[in-house]
Amino acid sequence: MKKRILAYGRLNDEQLAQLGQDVEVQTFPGLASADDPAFRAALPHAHGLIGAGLAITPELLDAAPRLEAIATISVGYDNYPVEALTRRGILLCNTPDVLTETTADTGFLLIMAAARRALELADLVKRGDWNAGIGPEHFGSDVHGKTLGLIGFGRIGAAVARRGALGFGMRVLYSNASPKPELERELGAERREMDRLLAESDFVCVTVPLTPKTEHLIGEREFALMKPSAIFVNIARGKVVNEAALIEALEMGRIRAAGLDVFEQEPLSPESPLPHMTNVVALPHIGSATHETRTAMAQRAVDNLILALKGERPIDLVNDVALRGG
Ligand code: 8YV
Repeated sequence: MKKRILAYGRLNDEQLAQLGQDVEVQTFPGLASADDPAFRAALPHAHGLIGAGLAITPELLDAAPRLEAIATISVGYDNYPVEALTRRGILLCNTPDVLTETTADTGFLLIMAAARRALELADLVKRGDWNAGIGPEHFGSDVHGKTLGLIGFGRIGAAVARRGALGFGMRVLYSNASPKPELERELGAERREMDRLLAESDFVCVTVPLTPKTEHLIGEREFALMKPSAIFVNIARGKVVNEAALIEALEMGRIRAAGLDVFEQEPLSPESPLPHMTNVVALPHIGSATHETRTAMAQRAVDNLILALKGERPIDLVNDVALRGG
């Protein structure tokens, strides 16, 4: 008998057909909550899950005693209880690499849009107020030749740095648990303690994963260390930043502007002042959201899940679970 998987992520017809060759697929398009009754009813029979954006809890795992593997269509896996999965021998696979460049593009989009006040000025044009945009009160800041500080220097951080160093002649600083000598050679990047990086950078871009160690890594103290002209960009996870402190830093002019793709609560509450602030560019968590990249991420997740359920080593294994052999 074929194993059964529950697919709640966006998969195209070919991907569903590919899965269908090996497993029985039950789809849950647009699933918003793990409490959905049909999803709950299917969990006890599921050997695999594939999707994104759903918080998986140990309690949900209790309802899925046959579960062998989860393929998340994301690189981040802060939505998953990794220890509980490992204890139960459930493989967790993510989708690194395929989204690196697209997410770095989003980082640069935010750097550019915030620095050059693109949304604010486009709004003037929309309102028919073309002439209002030509005075110094609407001038932006240069990006080229400035100092770009990366907090986190993994694949995505390095890809943002590459754009800055090679495309915009920026000096690159990074703070990261381990040194990256190759990137230092390639980009002239310099490693700094985070506090020094914050004080020296014109653009501070956060790319660390969310873990208990990085939760609220950037708060009031860190914003106070930044230059008043600094532009802050977050393409990682909202919870890495104390959002109340960010709002205060922007309101008080302790930093100049922010470009944000992620927020402490998503979707962002309609009460949040952030999208209404003229010095904020707020995007709805679209770091990897291009046709090409989302298709590639879904494909990587499909390939991972098929391998995992066959007892073979998936391409991307997050947790250290003994394979069942196949
Ligand atoms: C995901 C992301 O697509 O991969 C990640 O970690 O943040 C995005 O690219 C998103 O989380 C899916 O909901």
